[in-house]
Amino acid sequence: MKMDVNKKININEILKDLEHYRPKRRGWTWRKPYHGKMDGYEYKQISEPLKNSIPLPAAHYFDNIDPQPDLVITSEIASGRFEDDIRRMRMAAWHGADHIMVIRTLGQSHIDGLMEGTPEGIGGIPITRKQLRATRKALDMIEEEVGRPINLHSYVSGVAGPEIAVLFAEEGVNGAHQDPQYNVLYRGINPVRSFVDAAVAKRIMAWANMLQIDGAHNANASARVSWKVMPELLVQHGINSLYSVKVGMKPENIALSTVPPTAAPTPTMRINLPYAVAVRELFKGYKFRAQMNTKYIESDLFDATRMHMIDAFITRLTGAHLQSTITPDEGRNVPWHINSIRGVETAKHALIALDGVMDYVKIDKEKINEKVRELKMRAILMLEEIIEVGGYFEAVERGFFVDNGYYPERIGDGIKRKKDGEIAAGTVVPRDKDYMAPVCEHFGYNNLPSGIEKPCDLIGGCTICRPEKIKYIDELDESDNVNLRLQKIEKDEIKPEVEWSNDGVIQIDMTFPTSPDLAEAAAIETAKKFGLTDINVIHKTVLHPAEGTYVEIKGRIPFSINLKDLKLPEKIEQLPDEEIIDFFKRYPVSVVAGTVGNDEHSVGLREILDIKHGGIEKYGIKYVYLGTSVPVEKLIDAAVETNSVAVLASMIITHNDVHIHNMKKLNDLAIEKGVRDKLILVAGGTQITNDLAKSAGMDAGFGRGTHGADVASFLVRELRRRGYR
Ligand code: Z98
Repeated sequence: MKMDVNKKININEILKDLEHYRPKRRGWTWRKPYHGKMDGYEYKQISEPLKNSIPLPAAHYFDNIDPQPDLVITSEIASGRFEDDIRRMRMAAWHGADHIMVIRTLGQSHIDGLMEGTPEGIGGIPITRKQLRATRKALDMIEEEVGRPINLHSYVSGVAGPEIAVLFAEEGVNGAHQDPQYNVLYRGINPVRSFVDAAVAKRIMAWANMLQIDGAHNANASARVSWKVMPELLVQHGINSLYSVKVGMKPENIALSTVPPTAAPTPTMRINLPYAVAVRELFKGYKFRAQMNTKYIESDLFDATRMHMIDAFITRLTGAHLQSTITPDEGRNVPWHINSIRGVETAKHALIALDGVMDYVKIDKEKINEKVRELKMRAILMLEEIIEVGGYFEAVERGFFVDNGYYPERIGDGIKRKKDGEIAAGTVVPRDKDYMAPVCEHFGYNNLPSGIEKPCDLIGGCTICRPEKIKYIDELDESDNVNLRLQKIEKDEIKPEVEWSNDGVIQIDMTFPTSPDLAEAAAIETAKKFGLTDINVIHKTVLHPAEGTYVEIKGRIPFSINLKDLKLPEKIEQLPDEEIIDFFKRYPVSVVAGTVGNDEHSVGLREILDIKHGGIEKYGIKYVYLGTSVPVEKLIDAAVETNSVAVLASMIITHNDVHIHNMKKLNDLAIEKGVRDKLILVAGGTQITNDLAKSAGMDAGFGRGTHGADVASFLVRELRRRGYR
């Protein structure tokens, strides 16, 4: 099944025959380095370009190049409906994401088995076989479209960790978070069970060649002041990394999750940089997944973006293999399409802008070493104390982790979990001497009969070796499934959306000349008057306590738009700048321009003419500006006198249809004077359309949003039509 770039992804097609779909490959894929110039620019840290992509906004100045950084870029996707997640994955892939991290629905960690079907999730998606298979199938198509492998990723955590790991291996999931300390500290699962489960899960992940990301960064997000847990972060990375290696994972498949521990207004770089250097020095040979610090991301999109940029700067200064992005609106808990894409764009922009910067910049090792050494010492001291008190489980019981003291200082507010208590306590039993597991990927002791090479030979292969043995279970819930949700989407009626197809949610920005409280109330009232429902204030910026407040609200619109009712204006493609410049080099023509009749509005016309904002002057067209309120006669006479090829007549005033009247007059006069076929007559103004202008005798009309390039492109085409070749 191939995708058409101009068509939406067909979810029904993806769901068809899903029972028999098998992933194209297993395991993690890194980007391939690219050596070569783009638009004449030399890059040091980029990867192979994409077949289809959407470049950064300024790319049109640079032949639309879209260099892709050397790092894999993550997009976190969490809409709660997998069919909408798939659409967003396609958008993210076009912007340069090749690691799609699917956030699990709230509470799935506490379910002690696998879920089936495709129920709707809260804050993420229920991870099920059908959801994974459909997602992998869609990504297999999307990766063809963009021309780069895409890694699918989710979480091997909770009481069903090993079951999830098997499911991931079967369904071709390429990466996962796995860290028993996450279960212990943040999900309150029995510590012993968590580590036993982790060994089993990691062994299967190793077989499937998945990339593992650890969970140390969660201490950053949970601590009150996250830089204080820096020594502990090193300890947590150490415990999970070494445990994984002992279980059989290769260090190159183990990614440490590093997050810059602090943010402005603290002196960020002086704290975060030594930490970043220390992690990389201590864990040479492993991979590094850099992520933004979620802890300090508030609802201010711009501040989130600023933080992302500074965090990505650390990535370039110290190196990483994977750059994750958090949606800049994490603080609002609204996972919107646009903000997922903005996150990816921020990472791409920062990494490309900082390409090769280390050729010119060096970290002063001597100066930074003192701090780096101190951090390592604190971590080693903590490890020593853990051993001293009797080991990890004992240390957790005593609340060593996520304590808000800067180790060895301790406040005593760490997370405490009992070795023999918590969820699923007492569920680990020693294996019998004759214990035998007839599955091929198996951790620990297995009493295999002699002569059997692969344990699963005893049962004719396991589901990992023989995928046809997998039991595919379709929807179980009659009232909550993808088929019902898809039926509700109307084909021709559309609404604006932020996360789900046609969810009808819009965002409005407003600034009120008053205090924050009054502004908030006024914003809600304004939204009500617009007819919105489900109104929420999602952000406020105080411009001054009394003078002004900026408010962002979201709400749902009560109507939809019928696609059949939409009439699209004819789209005229701009010619490339070089082509226009080359044309007017060969034909150095001039035009006359002025605002017509009693019209004194000159700003729009000047923007079309002047080089400053990309007016026609930029393309080598000479212009004679006649000023404002120019009589129609003067426009024609001046064109003749200066031997100009065109008249650009600007008309903003429209009452009593004076603009239509003036256009007709311009045409009539040109005919009367016998110069109509020598002159191109162009009208412009906010109420002018091409159709209206043509019906009033003009050769073209340009309305709101016109740029010099539009007018220049038209002039080239019209002059070519008139024999300039
Ligand atoms: C991230 N944005 O890291 P639940 N295991 C580990 C985790 O870090 C997480 C989970 C499991 C962040 C997301 N991390 C936070 C080591 C979550 C998630 O229990 O299904 O929510 O597991 O990408």
